[in-house]
Parts: sequence; structure tokens; C-alpha cells
Amino acid sequence: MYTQAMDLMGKEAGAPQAVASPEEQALQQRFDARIDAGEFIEAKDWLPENYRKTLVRQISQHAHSEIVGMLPEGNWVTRAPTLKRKAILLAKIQDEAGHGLYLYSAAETLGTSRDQMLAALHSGRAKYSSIFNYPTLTWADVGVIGWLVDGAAIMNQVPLCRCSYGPYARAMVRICREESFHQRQGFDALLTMVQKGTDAQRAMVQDAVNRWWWPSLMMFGPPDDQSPNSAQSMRWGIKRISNDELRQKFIDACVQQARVLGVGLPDPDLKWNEERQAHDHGAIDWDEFWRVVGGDGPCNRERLAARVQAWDDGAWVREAALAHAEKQARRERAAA
Ligand code: FAQ
Repeated sequence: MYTQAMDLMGKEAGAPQAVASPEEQALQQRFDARIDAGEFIEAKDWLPENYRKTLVRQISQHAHSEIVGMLPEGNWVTRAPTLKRKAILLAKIQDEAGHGLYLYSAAETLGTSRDQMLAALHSGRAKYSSIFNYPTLTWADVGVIGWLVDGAAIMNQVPLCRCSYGPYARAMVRICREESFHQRQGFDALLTMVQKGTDAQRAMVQDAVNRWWWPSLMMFGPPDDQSPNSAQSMRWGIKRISNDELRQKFIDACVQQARVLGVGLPDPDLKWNEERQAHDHGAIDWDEFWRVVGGDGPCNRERLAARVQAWDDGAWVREAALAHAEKQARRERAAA
């Protein structure tokens, strides 16, 4: 049993201390009890302000990641090696757009608007996953994104299907099903290249794995002891498994899959630890992670510029849709 009285007093957010009324205290206690009982919190329920803010932050960043995540793969649509691969890639990218829409909708139930969330992305205030700031240099990168990036996304997102906020949890169920197809298609594309390809194509796969391995491990976020949000998010049942635990599960799964593919993972310190029943691994370059998160990765500027350009190019569509809706509303008023 834990208490969120601190949240109610505003201490955790660094806000001036407010004295909670008896009604607010009762609401807080009821909320705490429901979290303890593992119940879903729904959009119309009372919830503490910091819980709402944390969810808006995480869900909107997740939505932005899906939308920005379309860009690295989009780079290869016109150069996919066969019609089949092109159709699969197009379907996958459309899925990512759909994931973004489910997630923006889930965040909107918390009282924020799509315009506010997009303004935060376009101004650089909102984060999106570090992984999408790396370039896709060859076709093998598209396969590796499916295998490693979608693989990491699934590992991180399956526990979110049990997140305490109902609209987010339900969106995640559908997203995870689709991510699973994405991971399989990436693995299949790589398997084809290593089994049926030339030596040059096998080398291309290995090169892509070498470049994406470490950034994929960074997707899980900073180590637990440097993760400012984890403790509170775990207590609220937003996060169910810690950053480090998920990263470890991902590494253990990938070692097996890399064996099947016949590729090496670029970590000389990666080895099975009998005592821990898990793989030990080399040090992750957290300076690189924070540089990329801070806006100074290989493609940060390019990615943000592409999103802002798409928003500006779409202005006429938004204006036309609004004009149509207003005209329709005028007609309905006149007919009433
Ligand atoms: N990149 O205290 P924590 C995908 C930030 S979707 C950038 O540990 P938290 C699908 C974090 O926001 C991939 N920033 O934070 C796809 C926080 O900053 P803030 C996205 C990161 O929230 C595949 C600060 O560092 N998935 O791949 C990253 O408790 C293929 C401190 O960190 C999700 O968003 C990062 N990697 O845990 C699409 C899943 N890690 O906000 C296309 C939902 C941390 O305080 C192609 N999100 N930060 O200023 C989560 O599970 C969590 O938000 C974590 C971070 C685990 C990402």
C-alpha cells in the first residue's frame, strides 16, 4: 500500500504546497485504492493532476515517436527491392500512422488537444524516441528496424497493455498486435538476405546490425538509477517493468534470434551469466543517448524539419475541412 498524499500536496511537482480539502483527500484515497486493486482508471474518473501530466507526457511522446518513426522507413519506399517488400513496407508505415492516431486520441481523453501536442513537437519542446534520429543508409536498415526497433518496441509496450489508464492500455493492445507483424517482417527480410543473398548483402546486414544495436538498447530509457520518472510511474501502475529489466529481456531474446540469423552482435562483452541466468553486456554510451535526446543526433534537425514541413503543407487541408464543417453547421442551423 502506498499513499499519494505527496502528489495531492503538490510536493513532487515542485508546486507550492496546497492544503487538500476533505473532499479532495477522499478522492485521492479512492484513487490510491483503485490503483492498489489493479483497477483501470477511466477518462471520466477523478485523477491526480500529476498522474494526468505524466500520462500526457508519455502518451504524446509515444505518439510523436510513431509519427516521426515513419520517416526513416519512408526513405526506402521507392527503393524497396521487390513489389512484395514495397507493399509490406507501405502497410507497416501506414500502421505507424494509425498507432500515432490511437495514441493522440488516448492523450486527448486527458484534456489536451492534438494542436497543443503537435505544437510541442514542432517547437522541439516534446521528445520522441531517440532511435528515429539515426539514418537508414541501406535496405538492410529497414529489416533491422523491423527486427530490433520493433522488437524493442514490443518488449517495452506489452506491459503497457496492463497500464492503469484504460484508454492507453486498450490502444496498446491493438498496437502490440501490429508491432508483432512488423517485427516478423523485418526478421523475414533479413533472413532472406542472409540465406539467399550475396556476400555483399550479408555484409550489408551485419553493418546495419552493428549500427542499430546500441541505439536499440537506448530505446528503453536511462538506467533505473538515473530514470527520474520510473519510481512514480511504477507506483501509479503506468510502467509495470523497469527500463533495465526490459532491456535485459530484450538482449536475452536477441542473442537467440541473432544466432538463427547468423549475424554477430557488436558487443565483445556479451556473454551468458549462469548465475544470473541472463546475458552480461558491455557499457552503453549514455553520453550519446543524452546528446541525441537533447537534439544533437545524426538526424534530429532533418526529422523535425520534415514534420514541420508536412504540417505546413497540410494547412490547406485543415482550412478546407474547417470551412466545410462550418458550412455544414450553418446549413443544419438554418434547417432546424
Ligand atoms: N528517447 O525517467 P525516464 C516505436 C526521456 S515507439 C527519447 O526513464 P520514462 C514504434 C524520457 O522521456 C518508441 N527520450 O522516462 C515504431 C524522460 O524525459 P522527460 C517509443 C527518452 O517516461 C517502431 C527522460 O528521458 N515508445 O518504436 C528515451 O519513465 C518502428 C528520463 O527517462 C514509447 O514511447 C528515448 N529512448 O521512461 C515506430 C513507449 N528514453 O519526458 C516506427 C512508451 C527516455 O521527463 C518504426 N514510453 N527518454 O523530459 C515509455 O515506455 C517510457 O516513456 C520510456 C521512458 C521507457 C521510453
